[in-house]
Amino acid sequence: MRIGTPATASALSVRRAPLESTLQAGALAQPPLGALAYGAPSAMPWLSSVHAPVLFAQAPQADLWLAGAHIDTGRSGTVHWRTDGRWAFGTIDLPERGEGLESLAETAYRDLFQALDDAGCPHLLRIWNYLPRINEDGGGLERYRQFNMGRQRAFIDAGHTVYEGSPAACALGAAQDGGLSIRFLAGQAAPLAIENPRQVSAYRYPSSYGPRPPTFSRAALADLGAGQLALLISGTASIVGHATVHPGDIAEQTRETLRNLAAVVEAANQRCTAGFDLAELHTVVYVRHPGAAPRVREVLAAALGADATFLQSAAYLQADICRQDLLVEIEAHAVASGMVKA
Ligand code: 3EB
Repeated sequence: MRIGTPATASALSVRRAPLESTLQAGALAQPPLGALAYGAPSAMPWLSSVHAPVLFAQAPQADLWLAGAHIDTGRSGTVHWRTDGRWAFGTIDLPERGEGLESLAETAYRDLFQALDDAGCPHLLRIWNYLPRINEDGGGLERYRQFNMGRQRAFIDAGHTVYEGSPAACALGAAQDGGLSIRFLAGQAAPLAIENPRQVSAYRYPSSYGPRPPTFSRAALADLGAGQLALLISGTASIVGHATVHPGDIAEQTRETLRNLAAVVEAANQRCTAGFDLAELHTVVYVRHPGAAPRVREVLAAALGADATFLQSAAYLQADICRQDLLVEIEAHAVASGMVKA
């Protein structure tokens, strides 16, 4: 489909709310660019599901991304995408047919980069990756490690950096009966990649974590237009340097994850005037063992206060995490007015 660029550039915005209110007729003054429903099936063409069980019998939350008033849709191979001419949101849901995760990831990402071309939005801001049985062996190599090989290969083949400037991302073990599910957000300007000084950059992890490192930055700082900056924080866990710390201790892993999130927020704040606040983040909290979720919430509430946006808007999902010894992972976003510093 041919895509025209609208005469007026549109700002991007994001709204975290219970899915039910997001879906309410009349709540949408304009067609959304896309949305992620955490733990609920997708009921609308613009809504994509994150296939993971919701914890605490919580009402499913959703992130609704709104851009320009006119949305065009298209397909590039296995990718379905939507664009307003300035921003693009895409989804890939690939069943597994025994080809292996490396090959599946390579196909998915090759199509993803084609979609960026077709939609006219070359710069990735954020990618969400979900693959079932992430920690299982896939013929001599853990499935997550196979995924990393195919992903990195596709980035290189498409001429995208696999180091500094990689997009923000998460990778979770979910969709037990599905295949590989990827969602992505892209735009016409490259975001500023943010790293965490407490952690080795993931793309520099040593080969003890797999033959090829993961391809993501710790966060992306993106100008949404209309004077707004978004901080999109990748999946963050209890890793210091490149090592998992506090194996087996869910409370300490949660505290370490908070220290890492605080460090990323601080690193972003040094690069912009927005003054992002840890307590104001909109988060998704992935917990490996559902029974540990109350302890995670307790630790978060003790650190930030039960009334903090972080606690009030959090979506808690059960998912496997990309290292066997990680019990919790938290991803987040925030929007605030400000500018990137020169
Ligand atoms: C970590 O810090 C935890 O492979 O895209 C976090 C965010 C993690 C993204 C990815 C993996 C990914 O290494 C795991």
